[in-house]
Amino acid sequence: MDKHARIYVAGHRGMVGSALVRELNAHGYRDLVTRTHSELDLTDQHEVNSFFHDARIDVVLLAAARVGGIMANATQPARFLYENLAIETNVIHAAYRASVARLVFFGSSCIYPKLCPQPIREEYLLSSALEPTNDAYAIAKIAGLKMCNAYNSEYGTHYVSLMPTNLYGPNDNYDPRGSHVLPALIRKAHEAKIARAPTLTVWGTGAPRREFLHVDDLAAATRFLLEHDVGEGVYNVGVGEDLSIRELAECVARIVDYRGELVFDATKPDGTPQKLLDVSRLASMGWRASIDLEDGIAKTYEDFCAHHCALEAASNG
Ligand code: GFB
Repeated sequence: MDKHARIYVAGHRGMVGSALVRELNAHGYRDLVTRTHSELDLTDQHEVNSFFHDARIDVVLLAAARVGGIMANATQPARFLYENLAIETNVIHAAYRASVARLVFFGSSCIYPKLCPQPIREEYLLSSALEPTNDAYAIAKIAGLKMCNAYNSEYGTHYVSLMPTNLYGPNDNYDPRGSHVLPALIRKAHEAKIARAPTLTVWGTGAPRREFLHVDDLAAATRFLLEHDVGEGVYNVGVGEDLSIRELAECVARIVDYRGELVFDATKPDGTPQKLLDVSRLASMGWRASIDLEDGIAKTYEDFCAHHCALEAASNG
């Protein structure tokens, strides 16, 4: 891809968007366009149309989305469905109307069926029922992927969909009401260590298995696809290995140095039993994730301490 391409990163303040900006800046892309939520509301069709009409964008990276962990998804299905559908339809259609040649749409591994054969290949999409705790979000992300494919076939665009596994890294959400499991456990373990709490409560049975990808690896995969001029299709992005939530909680406790007991609260939902991605499509093209999970969690914990502990100190003092 041309280093002078004008690239709009939608959602640049989020975990994925900010990683994309870091990756592209580090590799010499100089014409990045960003807009904050207050400058451009992506759920507003009129605002989105006029932005694309004026901005002369060559490439869109559509990382803006309403996202959250199992509880946020399960309790706010209307919000997840509406906001994600609105953002996708507004941005993808306006990009097409403004003759944007290339677009990367970011979905999630939760688009695949609840009881999917493992590891999950891209072809398993819509082969059986979805996981109920996140079916609203999944339906919206499936619609975005289908839009990209439909616009490519009907209008000749080059819109690609990436389906990352569970992500973690800098700029994650640590609010316990909305966070995913990894940031939730980092925060819980840190707070339990400070409070010298004898136990730490982990939601669910601890048996579900999840795969975790550092967001910098997702950003690297995105640049890889753009630089290899991949213009269509769906690509799983993961590491190809998973672990149980119990193993994850033990790993986080070790890294944070929390030495109390882990207690499992089986009244909280487990969600899908396993969602391990088959990453052979990207691997056969020459891309593999490179950030080891323990190293990635250790770095993320440092980032958590730098940002959140500083805020805590400021509010206490
Ligand atoms: O990351 P998570 O919220 O979402 O939860 P999903 C993964 C597993 O970790 C579930 C357990 O079995 C949770 O019950 N868990 C244990 C916890 N302790 C905690 C905790 O303190 N907080 C949280 N959040 N979980 C989401 C989807 O599914 O994954 C989204 O709902 C999206 O749509 C995202 O796809 C990647 O992996 O179950």
